[in-house]
Amino acid sequence: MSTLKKLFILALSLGVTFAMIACDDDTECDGGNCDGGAAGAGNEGGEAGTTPTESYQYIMIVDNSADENSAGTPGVDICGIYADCAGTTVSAGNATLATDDANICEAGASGCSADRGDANAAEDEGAACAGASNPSDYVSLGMGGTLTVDFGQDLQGCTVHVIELDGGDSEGASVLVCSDPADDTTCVDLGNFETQGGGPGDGADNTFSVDL
Ligand SMILES: [Ca+2]
Ligand SMILES: [Ca+2]
Ligand SMILES: [Ca+2]
Repeated sequence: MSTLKKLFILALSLGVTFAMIACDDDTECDGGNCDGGAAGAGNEGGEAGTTPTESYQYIMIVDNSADENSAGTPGVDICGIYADCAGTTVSAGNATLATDDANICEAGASGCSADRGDANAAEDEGAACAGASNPSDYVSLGMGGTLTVDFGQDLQGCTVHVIELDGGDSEGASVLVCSDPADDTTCVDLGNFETQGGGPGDGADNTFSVDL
């Protein structure tokens, strides 16, 4: 064997020895305290849900009055409805009334001084609220009627104010917030309000927090 070849073999064996020493640090534990290699990157989580946050922008007021007013204003009488969202007043947009009650005063009907079934009367903050008002400051829902109000924006985190004319009848309603008023499975019950009758005759402010 030539000297050159011996040197080559020596260099090769030294190289293998160093390589083995270098590998030890990677494969053995120091005093049994294994750090382990750097954690492998986990699988990336699935993409964030792409379901859009639902917008709860509709308030529904569903009459459940105990007494039936016989003078043309059956059901609760809503003078106004608005929302307070972080100190900013949000006005009601479009309000619509659904009722089967034929005893709600219509303009021009006998014994009626005003149209008490006009949902537009609820599209304000209820500051004016007088029983004999003409045009009417309020809308009477009729027994079992439903007033649906579109606020045009998400109401989560807001406080909804429902101003009701507290007259001589025991009346009440439940209040719901919905993302789709045509689908009651999207509605959340916010609570109820009721009047005991013999009230002051002006608007009583009933508040509901939209904390879903
Ligand atoms: Ca009434
Ligand atoms: Ca009004
Ligand atoms: Ca009332």
